[in-house]
Amino acid sequence: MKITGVELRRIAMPLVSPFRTSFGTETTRDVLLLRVVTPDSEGWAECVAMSEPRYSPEYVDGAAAAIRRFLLPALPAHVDAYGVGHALEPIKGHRMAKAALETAVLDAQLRASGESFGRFLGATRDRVPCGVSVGIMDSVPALLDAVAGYLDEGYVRIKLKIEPGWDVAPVRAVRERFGDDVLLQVDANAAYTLNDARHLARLDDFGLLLIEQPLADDDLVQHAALARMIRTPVCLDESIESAAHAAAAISLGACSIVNIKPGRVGGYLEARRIHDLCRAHGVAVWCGGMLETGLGRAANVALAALPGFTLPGDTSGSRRYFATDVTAPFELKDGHLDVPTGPGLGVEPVPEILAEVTTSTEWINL
Ligand code: OSB
Ligand code: MG
Repeated sequence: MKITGVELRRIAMPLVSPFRTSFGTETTRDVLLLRVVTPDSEGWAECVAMSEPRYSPEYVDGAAAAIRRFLLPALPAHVDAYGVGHALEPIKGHRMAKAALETAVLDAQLRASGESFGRFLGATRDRVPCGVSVGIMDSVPALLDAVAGYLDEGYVRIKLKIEPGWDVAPVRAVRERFGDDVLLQVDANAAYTLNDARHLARLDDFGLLLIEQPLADDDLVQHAALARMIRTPVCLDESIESAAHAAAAISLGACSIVNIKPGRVGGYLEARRIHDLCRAHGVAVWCGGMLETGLGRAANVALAALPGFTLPGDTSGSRRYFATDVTAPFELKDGHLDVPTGPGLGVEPVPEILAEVTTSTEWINL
């Protein structure tokens, strides 16, 4: 495929309510979109980097700079999605930026050949069960109201964001109010240390599916130690940036479950490698989220339909975050989202909506 040019487009997507985690509060999602143009097709992707480097070292201005200055110049004249990863290998890091470029090229390629993301990746289901990630709230009653609303909408799994001072009490309150049958898990976004092991063991009584990323990103050995001290299964998010990290984590016993976010690991091809690796080792995986618009969501839902994704993902409906999505909204049906079946991502931005949320565009000829 010859790529004639790439558009970098920044959009500002107001959130329906602030989303608070142990690393910060988000009120507007500042998103970089890529549009790759070829002579007979075009492809879209969403870069999941956030506006500040608090979840990972990447941030959206940095991703745009990396794409402009290093990634696009490294592409050969003719390239397909596999070739993108290969061409970008000499550039270290910047996985979210790389993922966006590879995904846009893959979308262009699949739209040209008429194949969907799901089919290309190896999806074995036509719909996926959906969980929802619930931010840290100002009070337990406010949290219970939010959870009640999501359960009413049909979400099949609840994930509570936790941090020191907001952990055992909210989990206990949710269990007391909604019962033991609700699939429940927590995500600390690296907010604890191994010194907190005894405190975290207090969560053992609540039958959680997992605790996600309790310790620092680079603490695989300490996660392994923690996993031996608590009964709640340890799941890693931030720590897993590649299939090699996943292999190391599994052999160390640092986790028994992996959250796969394609952006964090450099793209859907690496995400699929991690899925394959985990599946071969009997390690469950689920698809994480990064407050994606419909463009990123479409690809995530396709990935989540692979056979090793045995736990519900953070693949919520569009309205969990956005009053108006840039694509036709993803809507829950019976707690599930349908896997798009059209060519490529199977969804397109709605031009008028896209224009309304756009804050800047830049065209780069290749
Ligand atoms: O840790 O999974 C995370 C959002 C932004 C950054 C990191 C995380 C999250 C979420 C929400 O938990 C996932 C989603 O609903 O898109
Ligand atoms: Mg997480």
